[in-house]
Amino acid sequence: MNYKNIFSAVLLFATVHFYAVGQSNTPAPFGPLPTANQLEWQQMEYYAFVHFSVNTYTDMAWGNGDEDPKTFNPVSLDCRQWARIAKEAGMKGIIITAKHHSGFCLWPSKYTEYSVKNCPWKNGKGDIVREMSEACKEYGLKLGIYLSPWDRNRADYGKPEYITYFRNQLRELLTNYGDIFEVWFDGANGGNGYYGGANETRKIDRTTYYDWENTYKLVRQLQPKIVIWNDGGRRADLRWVGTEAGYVGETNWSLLDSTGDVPEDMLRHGVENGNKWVPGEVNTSIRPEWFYHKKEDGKVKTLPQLMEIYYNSIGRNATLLLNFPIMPNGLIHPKDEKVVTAFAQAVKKAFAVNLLTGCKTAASNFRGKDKKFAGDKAIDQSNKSYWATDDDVKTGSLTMQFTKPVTFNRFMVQEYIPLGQRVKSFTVEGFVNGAWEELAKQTTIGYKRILRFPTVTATKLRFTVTDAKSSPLISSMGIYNAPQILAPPVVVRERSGDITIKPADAESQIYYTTSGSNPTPATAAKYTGPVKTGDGKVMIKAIAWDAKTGKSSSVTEESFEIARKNWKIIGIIDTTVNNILDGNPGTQWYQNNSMQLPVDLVIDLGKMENVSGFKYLPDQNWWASGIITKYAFFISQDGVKWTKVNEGEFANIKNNPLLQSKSFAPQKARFIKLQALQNTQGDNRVGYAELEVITE
Ligand code: FUL
Repeated sequence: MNYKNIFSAVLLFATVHFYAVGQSNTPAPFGPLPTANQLEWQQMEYYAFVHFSVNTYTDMAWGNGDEDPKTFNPVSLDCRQWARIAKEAGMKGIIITAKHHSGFCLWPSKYTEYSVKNCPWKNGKGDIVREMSEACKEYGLKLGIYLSPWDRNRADYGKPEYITYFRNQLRELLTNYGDIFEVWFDGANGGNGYYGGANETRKIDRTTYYDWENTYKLVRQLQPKIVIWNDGGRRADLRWVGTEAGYVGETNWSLLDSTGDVPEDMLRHGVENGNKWVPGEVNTSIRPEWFYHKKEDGKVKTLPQLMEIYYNSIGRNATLLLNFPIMPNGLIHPKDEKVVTAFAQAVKKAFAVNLLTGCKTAASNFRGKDKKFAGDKAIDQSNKSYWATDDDVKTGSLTMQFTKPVTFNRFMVQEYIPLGQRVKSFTVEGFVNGAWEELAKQTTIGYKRILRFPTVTATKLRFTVTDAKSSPLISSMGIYNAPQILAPPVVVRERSGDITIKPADAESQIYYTTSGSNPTPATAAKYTGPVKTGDGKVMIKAIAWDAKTGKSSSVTEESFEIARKNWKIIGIIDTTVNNILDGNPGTQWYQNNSMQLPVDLVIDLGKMENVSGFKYLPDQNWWASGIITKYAFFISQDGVKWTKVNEGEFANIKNNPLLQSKSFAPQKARFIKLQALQNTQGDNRVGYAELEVITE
């Protein structure tokens, strides 16, 4: 070979090689990218919040700032219990309310006396943030800090001096307790408070007052690996999803614009063409409120509710920050522990076996025909490798062939987000009885997307990206056969007398009896729609049943009083008054504000009944007012002449606003009157969620 030929050969080799390498080289990033800290954080997926402060002792959602530190005495405080529970629940970290809006500090800050320094617990020598950080270390959890910018205790809140105070505290917290993975700057800012005795309302501009830019600099300098959460003050690393109810939008871009307001729909869905990576974090409490309130002991979220939250947060490209309210004794309530542990087990069971593992894949296209980017990279259990299409290919399918029919009801997919979030829409199909059947169709993916659908048996699975901003990069995929959640079904009787029964799992079948016998699939009626029961009393027993495993839930047993179909509430024009009779504990009605106690509620039962008692359910909301504590109950045959048949108190209704039931000797009556004599707040508000009579 002469020089010329050698030169040509080298050139050809170089060209071919360049082409191959050029095409198969790592795809270029697209759009805004996550920082290393955001990536690390996103992979945590699930972590805890703990809410604890002086207002735990005053039963308030927010402390006013004047609560006496002497009330703060968590005699059994055990941060190791919190860490153990979080660990057992599968969580990766804990964010502690080092300082909530009350201003009370759970650590002995040098800069204030309003802290654990002045409480009876450990004679003022304790430090809860220290105990928390040690417990986190012991249990292999990361520690996060909630430091409320709003401080209702400080006299200087609203003045520039307060910012120095706030930063001094940040410095303490971000210096003395090891690595901090996340700092939480809550959005509640300014308003009324104690403010060192001023007891007034103060307004601040939350975008300018805190000089976030310099505060962020300090945070990052002290904790280079941290992520910052800030709701509305100034764009930080993470965004609130606009609700505390435990979900984010189905479409969820991890992007926002770096400046400007973020209206509700942007919080919920992100901004498709946003110029900054600001992923969503779903924060919700295991109880209705963030702090512990005894009256919520019966309102701990149920397993089915937590599962729903899981699919609507982690399953929708967000992380889940689940809160435990700490009790006055310094512990997490056993009910909260029980359900969060069951939740962890249920998630583990649902995703125990990825049925795509090892199956044959065929991609419609893969980058530069390089095996490094072939379809099997989506199912190889590594989130570092990914299936990628050529640069100019924004749609494409990946087909998975099974060696034998596979039964499943969940689909999981992950994008390789270090190079950006790209997919705009996709479908999932199963090859069922010789034809493709669409199982699900969705929009964004992001870090992780999980879809649920009715159980199906298929021989192939096809995942198709139908639209993307740039060539899709899919790092992980899975299908699973999640067992049904066999919680006892919820039984409700509507005003008409019809009974509706809802299972916790959409795929469960329901069997019920009205005879008193225990339902089994062999002996009981199968529920297909509302059960017509007429006007009389009904006792119903129901179970949820899984046809595949033959397992059933425990029995729900409900005894309903006479139907309220023909009842009339006398003298009230407002039609929402019928909320009292609709069988739905979530709806309520309040008497007019101008009424003074005693306040009557008079009902015409439509016909003569043998009345022997009544049941009252107060408003079930956290913010409920108008809860009756003292009452008198009257009956009448004609609505004119009344006889008082019962009088008394609903004991402990404040702490535990459950259904109250009162009985008396049976009497014939067509009209009843519940007279409210006193409420829990000592004012004149009177409200009701439900009212029923007991008859013989
Ligand atoms: C809210 C606060 O006002 C609540 O008290 C709680 O801390 C929650 C996580 O954020 O905005």
